[in-house]
Amino acid sequence: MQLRLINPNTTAGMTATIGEAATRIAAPGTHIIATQPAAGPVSIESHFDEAVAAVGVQEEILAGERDGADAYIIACFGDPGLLAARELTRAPVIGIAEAAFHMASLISTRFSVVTTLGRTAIIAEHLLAQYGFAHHCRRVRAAEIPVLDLEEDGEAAVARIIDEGRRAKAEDGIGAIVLGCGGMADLTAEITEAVGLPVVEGVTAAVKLAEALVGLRLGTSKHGDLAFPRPKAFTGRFEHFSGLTPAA
Ligand code: 2AL
Repeated sequence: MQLRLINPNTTAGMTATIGEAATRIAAPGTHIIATQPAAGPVSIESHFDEAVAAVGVQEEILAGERDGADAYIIACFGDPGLLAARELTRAPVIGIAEAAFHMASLISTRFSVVTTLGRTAIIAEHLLAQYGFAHHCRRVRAAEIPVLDLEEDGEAAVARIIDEGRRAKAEDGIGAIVLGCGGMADLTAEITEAVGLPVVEGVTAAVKLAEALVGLRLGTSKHGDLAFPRPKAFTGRFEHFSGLTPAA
């Protein structure tokens, strides 16, 4: 099984971190290909960053279709371009926020999210509402760390995530913590130990959900709104999207 793991931001170090965490948790028959868009923001921490990154995600899906991918993961906690990506393939496409929410809801009745910057909390809150998990989530908390601090100032960033996780445990009445950034993919064990609650991390959760769907021979439904987009002309720098047809 070929699993294309798309880091929607363009920081190669983070793509490597995410790819290694996914590879460690993957089943023996799962081959992880960690990729990132050729162009776009180096980190995603605003609505604008997300909108730009979502186009790069679609280009990575189209590359995966040419390459024979069996499943895809969108490894940014805003799940940028998720439904659009599903339109482009029959394979399963899983966002790490939705993967983490699903997994957390299976092991707890209430969880809190610990994400990066406070300004991105609204992105997770919108997804919780859209996916039907608002009732399961007590609070979206922010450690107030820029995404790239996870790469560049790892120790200080982890300390802040642990502090926020401990506050969540003490104040939120929860059973689990969800880590709210792809760049946290390698921190699960350390934060679980420090906080003393089950910690659900989206990249690893998504790997296991993708393996389950492929094992069940379930792919994205092509009946209804997730059908392939109607082929049409695209102009200018999006000309390469013109006349898109399903991969053979
Ligand atoms: C993210 C993420 O997962 N990757 C990125 O660049 N921005 N989202 C977040 N809330 O930190």
